[in-house]
Amino acid sequence: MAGSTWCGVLCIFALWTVVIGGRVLDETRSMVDMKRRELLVNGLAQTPQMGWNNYNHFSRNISDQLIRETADAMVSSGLSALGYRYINMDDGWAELNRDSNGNLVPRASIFPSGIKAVADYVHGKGLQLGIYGDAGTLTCSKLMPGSLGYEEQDAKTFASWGVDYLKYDNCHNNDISPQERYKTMSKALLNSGRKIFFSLCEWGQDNPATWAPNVGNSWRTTGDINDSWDSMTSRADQNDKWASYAAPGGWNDPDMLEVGNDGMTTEEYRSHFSIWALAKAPLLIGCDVRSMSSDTIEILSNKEVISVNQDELGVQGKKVKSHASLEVWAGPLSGGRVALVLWNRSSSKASITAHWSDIGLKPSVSVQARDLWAHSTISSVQGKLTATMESHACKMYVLTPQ
Ligand SMILES: *[C@@H]1O[C@H](CO)[C@@H](O)[C@H](O)[C@H]1NC(C)=O
Ligand SMILES: *[C@@H]1O[C@H](CO)[C@@H](O)[C@H](O)[C@H]1NC(C)=O
Ligand SMILES: CC(=O)N[C@H]1CO[C@H](CO)[C@@H](O)[C@@H]1O
Repeated sequence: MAGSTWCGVLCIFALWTVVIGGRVLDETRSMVDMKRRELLVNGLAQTPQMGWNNYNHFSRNISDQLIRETADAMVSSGLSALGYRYINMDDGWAELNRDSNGNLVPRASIFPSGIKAVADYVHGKGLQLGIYGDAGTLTCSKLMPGSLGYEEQDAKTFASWGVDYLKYDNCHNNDISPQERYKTMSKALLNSGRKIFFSLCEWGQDNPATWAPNVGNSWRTTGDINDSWDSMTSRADQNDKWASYAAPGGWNDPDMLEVGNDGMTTEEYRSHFSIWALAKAPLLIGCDVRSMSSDTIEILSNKEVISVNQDELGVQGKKVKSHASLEVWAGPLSGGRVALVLWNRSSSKASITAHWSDIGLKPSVSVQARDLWAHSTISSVQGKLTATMESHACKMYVLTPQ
């Protein structure tokens, strides 16, 4: 027993070393790693996943045509070149009944050529295909079967179609513990013969951050988001308390992006995207990418913000100071840099100050401050940084010590 424990620890250390290519990452990273017992060994999610899912905009109205047109638009809009890679379908893609061999059957009315044909098309664009399942007897829509009791068979079916990603929901679960149900699918995916990203969607009910890092590549920490300021800010806050559990291989998931769905202002969407990026949340676009406004494209394709999300250090930024709805969020980045968001959640214009002592910098340190939305640089800032912003707006910076 002791022998296998040591082997486990060493194997994980060996894997970690291989994964980061022997690079020596800084002290913060190794301290965060100490909280992790083990990681899911599929090697995926070294940075948070990026892509698209139909649910926030289209609900269950999906089709072969929508997936193909979305893949086309992801390429033509330039989003795929920025790292948005997974094209994920949500609930409703299968017939209500399995076939006589117990296999899931794509719904003929919306996927007449089957799922493999769609996967081939998406792969042909240099993208990856995600599918949806449920760790219960039926999915949430009740339109299709869940995978409870069929985990091995369904994982092999997904692999045979060339599926790259599984979002796994939590409806109709017979009150069996999520740890048990999600672990069974995790093992089935590892045995499926294909590397499949595993996204747990158990809504944060059973504190998944504490057990999911060796089960999946991301785990929802909240119930579903909707396209409103209150919903978005509350997901951000609920997700924040699990920050120390996020690391390369497994991420906290406050749910998918609503940017571009018209329920929030441009400044609110900018804040949504900034906080998701800082919190190392999955960046899964939830709007119709075939018809985005210029503001939506500008937000989703901000390379500097995306690179905070995809930073190799993989430490989730947190809310470090909050007073009367004026907030400072920050977190370390590779190379001794710091990512900073000043966020005015109050109802009027305000100034917010980040003090170095609150964001992990020594007061004497002078930094170069890059404003990631204005795309401008302040050459030398020491001790604190103050900015004024409109209600619900934020400023986002990368601070590089000089
Ligand atoms: C579903 O999508 C199709 C094709 O995009 C569209 O024509 C139709 O209006 C949508 N139906 C609903 C109920 O939104
Ligand atoms: C959206 O979420 C907010 C906050 O959680 C909630 O108050 C509101 O009722 C929700 N709106 C809809 C349409 O579900
Ligand atoms: C709730 C809150 O603190 N609101 C503040 C937002 O900023 C304005 C302008 O500085 C303040 O007057 C409000 O009190």
